Amino acid sequence: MASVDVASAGSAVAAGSAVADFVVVANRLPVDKKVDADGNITWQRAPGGLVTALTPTFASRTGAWVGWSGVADADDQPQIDGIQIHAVPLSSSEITDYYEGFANSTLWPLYHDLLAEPVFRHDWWETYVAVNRRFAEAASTAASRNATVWVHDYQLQLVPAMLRELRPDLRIGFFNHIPFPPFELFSRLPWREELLRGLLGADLVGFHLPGGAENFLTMTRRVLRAETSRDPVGVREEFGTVQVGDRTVRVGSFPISVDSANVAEQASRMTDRAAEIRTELGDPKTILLGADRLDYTKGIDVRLRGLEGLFAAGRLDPADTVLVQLASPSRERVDSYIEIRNRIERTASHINGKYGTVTAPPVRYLLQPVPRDELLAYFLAADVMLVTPLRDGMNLVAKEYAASRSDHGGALVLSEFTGAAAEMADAYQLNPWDEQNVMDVMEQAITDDADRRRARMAALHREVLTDDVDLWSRSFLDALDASAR
Ligand code: GDG
Repeated sequence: MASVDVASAGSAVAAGSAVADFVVVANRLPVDKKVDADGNITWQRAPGGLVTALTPTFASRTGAWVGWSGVADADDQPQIDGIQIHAVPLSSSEITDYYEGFANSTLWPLYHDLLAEPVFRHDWWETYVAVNRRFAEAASTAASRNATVWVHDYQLQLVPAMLRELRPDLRIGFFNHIPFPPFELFSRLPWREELLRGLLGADLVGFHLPGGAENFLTMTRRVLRAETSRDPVGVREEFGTVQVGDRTVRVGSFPISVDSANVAEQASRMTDRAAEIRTELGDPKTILLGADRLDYTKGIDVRLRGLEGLFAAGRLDPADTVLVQLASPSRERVDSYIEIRNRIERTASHINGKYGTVTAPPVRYLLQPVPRDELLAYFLAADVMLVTPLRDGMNLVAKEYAASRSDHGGALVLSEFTGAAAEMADAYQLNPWDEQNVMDVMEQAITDDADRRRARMAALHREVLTDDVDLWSRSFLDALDASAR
């Protein structure tokens, strides 16, 4: 991981010089702030995610990234090699109203099938508008003439139109990383028109799945009375269009993936650690694994209840089974996240109390992010990976697990309610809303014939190595390049 001192970041270009012909706009910058014991600050390139996906693009163009540093009330200007950084400052009250409020207490639950009750507050909306404007202004400063700007995710849905108004010369793409809801849900939003108009400032609006693209086309037709068309071109990308005055906005689906070759390579160096983990866990017959941000969409409670049901019915032996649940804390001040954390912790300790012994609890629960290498070692140690969301745009953990298993070992249990399920037909798929089905499929993945398990993992591994994140970003950017100015 590159660690660059602010003072010595030689190749980083000063903000505001508008030389970037490719600009990414995302809520977060791809940096982590580190403060050492003497108070010295360094910025490190945050591993994974978008920055990895876009590394080849940044290598071939002059790239800039507009986003928030993750630190409240700060005017830090972090710098890292190879990318111009334009930090958008956020005050503590903006973090409360724009990020925890409108983005994560209004839009997130609404876009995830009302798994929590969305809160509609006009003051949050006003802050969302103001913060989106600040991001648009920063993007406008960063982008050179005729540059390509790629805006990401539900936190920034107004940026495309705001940016187009400031800079009609730009080519603007927008990608939504979470599901896009159907008419009946989206229509509840008091600001549905404004959000749609915000998105339609883009030349290309992308979703993971054709279903999200369809929902968006339906919304624009029914709410804005826009003229739309469906014009499928090819298997991978399906496009529709929305006519906005004399502009034609393209709408398509682009399923995201992971940096598969790199995951496989990194994982291959972790086999010793994986064996060590098995020993540390008491060498059980079956290791089950969950690894998620602690979020109510991820169905961590679903898999715990499934495990408990199997123990209660005597279908699985608690003395021989360990479920490791790695949970990274997330949005910890939002009520619905506090509630789901309490529920998960109650269920985990109930299972341990009822089915464990003092020295061998069947559930091992961690409420901390683990280092990347360690996560990959857990992937290799797991006999069954449990990915059981009630709703998920894609789910990268499922793809990372498949990418890590070059040995074709392990098995993937995957909820039908993830975007990943559309591509990963060889996973053991379940309906997380059906407790019986959850138990049946978990049991099947644990007990299936060894050859069948290997064949299924081999197919998943092969597929994810071909459909990697580079293919995702290239197909989006090629489609954007091909779209009309
Ligand atoms: C959103 C959408 C969509 C998790 N725990 C640890 C850790 N992770 C890493 C995983 C994976 C990432 O975090 C999580 O990605 P997901 O896709 O599973 O979930 P979201 O954060 O909800 O992402 C989702 C995604 O955007 C991309 O479009 O797939 O549907 O909700 O990379 O490995 N990494 C480390 N330690 C952990 O403890 N190092």
